Amino acid sequence: MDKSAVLADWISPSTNPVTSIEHFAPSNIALCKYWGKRNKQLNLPMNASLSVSLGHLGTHTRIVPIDYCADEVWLNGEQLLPSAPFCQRVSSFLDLFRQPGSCYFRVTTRNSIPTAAGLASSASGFAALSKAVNDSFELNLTDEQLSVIARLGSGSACRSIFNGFVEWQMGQRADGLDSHGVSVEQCWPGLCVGLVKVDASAKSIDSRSGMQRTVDTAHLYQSWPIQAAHDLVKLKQAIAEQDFTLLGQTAEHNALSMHATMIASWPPLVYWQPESLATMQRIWKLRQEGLNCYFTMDAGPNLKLLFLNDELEALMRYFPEMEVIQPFGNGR
Ligand code: 2P0
Repeated sequence: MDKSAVLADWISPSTNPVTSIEHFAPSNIALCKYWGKRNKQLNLPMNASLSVSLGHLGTHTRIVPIDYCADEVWLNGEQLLPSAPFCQRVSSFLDLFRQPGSCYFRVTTRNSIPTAAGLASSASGFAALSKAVNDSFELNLTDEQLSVIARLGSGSACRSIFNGFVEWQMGQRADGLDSHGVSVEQCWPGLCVGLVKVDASAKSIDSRSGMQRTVDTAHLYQSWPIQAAHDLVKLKQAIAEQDFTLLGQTAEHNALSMHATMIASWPPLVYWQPESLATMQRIWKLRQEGLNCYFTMDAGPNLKLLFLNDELEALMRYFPEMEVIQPFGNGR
């Protein structure tokens, strides 16, 4: 089943864009990770995941219909070559909404994510683009439908349609219409995410290829969906009861388990740098000394610290360069 067939009931192929629109979508950090697909074409996951959206940090995307024979894609002020992979991904995504050759767009994307943070922008980028397309083509889709659409651009984008905590329900259907984000209606003022950048160089293997390699070659991967399902239950309990220790322990254990499956791939996928491990060891030592701080990591060498506002001052002394986000405000 291809992407257009999945969306046939929601999008009329005769629809034309009516207007230019700008939208914003936040970045998200997964506390229970998405790693591995049961359907590559539709970005359907092997496991459900859970994230927290990063408030005002994310992507602003403007789309303008243009009188030209190709799309123009601008990223952070620079026009991309039509052959650039991101440009091609954006154009194929727009193809889901237009008749072949019927209309083209200038897509201008600006990330408010600090470049030093080392966060992926495809999640917020495809979520913002989905919202813009919804308005431009007057599709009037719900957030859950937009989440399905954003997933077709990039899996983790389905979580960036929502603010706060978001569960990506993996769904069961072959067409994936039940695989989308759902808002977890719970605030946690004072919860902090600290971005600790340890290496600025580009990662060697992108997430898409990395997760495929893991599914194809790591025997250890068989245990991953089982662990992720258990972690999801614990995280939802931690959020409902505002139990920070349970949240931090579960998120850190989940991230390290995902990295264990990566390392068990062949050829091995090791996203860590020596400084990543040194930072983990600092966190473990600080915990022994009484600081209630945990970390999570994605497909790269940087750490995202999880802690409560009470520990902010102490942690800034150890990580003065850290960028801190409080997705629900500081609770004061
Ligand atoms: C996550 N990651 O849950 C996990 C943890 C990276 C590590 O979602 O192929 O860019 O576009 O569906 O969404 C990154 O994967 O992959 C990701 P595609 P995506 O945040």
